[in-house]
Amino acid sequence: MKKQTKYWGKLLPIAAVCAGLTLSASATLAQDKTDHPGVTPGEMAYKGAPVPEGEMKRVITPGAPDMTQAEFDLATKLYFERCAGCHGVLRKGATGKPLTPEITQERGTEFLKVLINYGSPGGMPNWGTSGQFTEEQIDVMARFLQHEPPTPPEWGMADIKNSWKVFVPVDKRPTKPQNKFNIDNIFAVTLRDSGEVALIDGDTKEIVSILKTGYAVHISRSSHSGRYVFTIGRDAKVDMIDLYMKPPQVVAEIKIGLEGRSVETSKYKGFEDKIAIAGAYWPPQYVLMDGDTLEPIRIESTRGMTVDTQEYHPEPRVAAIVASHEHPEFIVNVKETGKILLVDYSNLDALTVTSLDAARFLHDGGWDATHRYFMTAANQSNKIAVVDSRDRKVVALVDAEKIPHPGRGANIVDPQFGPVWVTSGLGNENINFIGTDPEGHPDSAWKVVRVVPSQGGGSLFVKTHPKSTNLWVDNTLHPDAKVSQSVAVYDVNNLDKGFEILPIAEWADVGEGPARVVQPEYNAAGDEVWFSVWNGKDQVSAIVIVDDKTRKLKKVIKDKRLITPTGKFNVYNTRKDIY
Ligand code: DHE
Repeated sequence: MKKQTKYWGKLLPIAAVCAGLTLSASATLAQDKTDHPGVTPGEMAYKGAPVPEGEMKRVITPGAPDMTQAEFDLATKLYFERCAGCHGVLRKGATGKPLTPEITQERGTEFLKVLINYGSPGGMPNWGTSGQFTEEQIDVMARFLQHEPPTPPEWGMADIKNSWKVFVPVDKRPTKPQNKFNIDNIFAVTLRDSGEVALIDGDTKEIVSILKTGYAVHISRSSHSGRYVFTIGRDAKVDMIDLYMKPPQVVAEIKIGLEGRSVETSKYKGFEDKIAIAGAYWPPQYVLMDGDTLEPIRIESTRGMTVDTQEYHPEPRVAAIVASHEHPEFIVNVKETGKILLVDYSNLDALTVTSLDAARFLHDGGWDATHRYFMTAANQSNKIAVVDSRDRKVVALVDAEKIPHPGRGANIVDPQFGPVWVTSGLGNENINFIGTDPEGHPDSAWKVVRVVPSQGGGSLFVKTHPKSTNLWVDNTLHPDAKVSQSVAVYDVNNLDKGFEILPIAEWADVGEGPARVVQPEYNAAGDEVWFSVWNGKDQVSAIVIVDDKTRKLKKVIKDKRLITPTGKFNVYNTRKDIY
């Protein structure tokens, strides 16, 4: 018989632990190049999860070694910080192996200690020999893993409604823009470690305002009209910012779970700005909301069967979400089951959800140039799934090289193969070009037609613009600072020529720190590219703006309020899905 006791997550110093790894932790990991074959430092640095707040259920498990409450609390904290990203909150396995008690008890404490200390060729980091865990911590972890995992609480409609606040009701909001700035050229910039979003005027390069958002804030998306910016933190808090107000203000807020990564709003004709959706990692669910107020309407769980072995998965996390232009639908990636859901929002009283089979560990993705095909990475399966949003089916699962990580990808017209969508990767140096024009270029469609080498692995994002002939590729998580602090740029009409390297971090002159260059993003006109120079929380970070035509430095934005800038979302390009 299992005895249940309560574990209070708030014992954990939530504010002190990072959502995922802190940059300094990831930098330390990234320096460790050789100790765990099979996994690149970039991959290691990218994984991790926040510690969910709130009450967790602890189970004292028969057969498991004794632990004091203090040891259990410490192990829980370490597990969420360092292990949950790969193995899952419930330890059912995701990119890492399952770690449930029937497996771990059979292995025993000594075996687990060695594994945690030295890592494995399969990709398990060497937490001990890299200096990340002490001997005592390894011992505590080895015993902890033989107990049932503590389960964070659920987060249902009562909790969601309690968290919902409308700061400015719809009838109190302006009907026209009250600002002089060009809304379409505003950039919403994630300030990851301060839990804020900076709104920067793309025309003047001035910071318009800095707004408090969720904890370890992650991404922003623009509403179809461009008026609202929706931002989600890793604590699954969604903030809705009204750009018409002077100054722009958070007009509504809600917490749709305990951990989340994605948010989107409806874009189909007749439903523009009407419905918002946000996805949670924990509990595994997505929430449909009113597009003007964030009032929660429906919660849908993603728990269910995996696409391949058809076994029940209790923790299928919601990854990327995009809004279809072909039907009143959201397209929702469910990571662990490997299913892509088409959520029809036209009748929320009788919700229709179509489940498409793809491949496991779906993560990020974006549209092809026509906005008909959603191209999305099933990253640990090394595949790109192609969803035809018009005919509502998966048309291909394209093999891509190790751990494709496109962000939203980049669309160019390849001189030889026609329209292609491009992704780089975390686990290898190759940039894959996939044909996306089944009618005009049937021989190239849904195949990797070109592979171009980049500076190396650890790449997170690629970017171009319809008005540009440049393709930009970052290498944010590459272990070599020279590479992670620069960006490679290709001429799309002359891809065989290779790339030019621009020393973005050097231009920013931020002084000490990892100063990783991350996520190229264009301005609305498509003639400037913006890069974040992502430094440690207490170090100087910057935004560097490059002239797209000349590839020369145009401007460095440095301001002590720009703490750990990462993602940047230009209103026009985001609302129009231009990349
Ligand atoms: Fe992200 C997009 C999940 C770590 C910056 N990230 C996404 C998406 C998902 C995701 C599911 C797609 C959202 C969508 O389109 O709806 N990210 C995760 C993680 O699970 C992971 C690996 C670990 C974690 O604990 O969160 C993770 N992400 C990071 C970072 O460390 C990055 C580099 C810096 C940061 O700000 O946190 C980071 N992720 C981004 C950015 C995007 C993103 C900038 C949007 C790219 C775009 O152009 O759309």
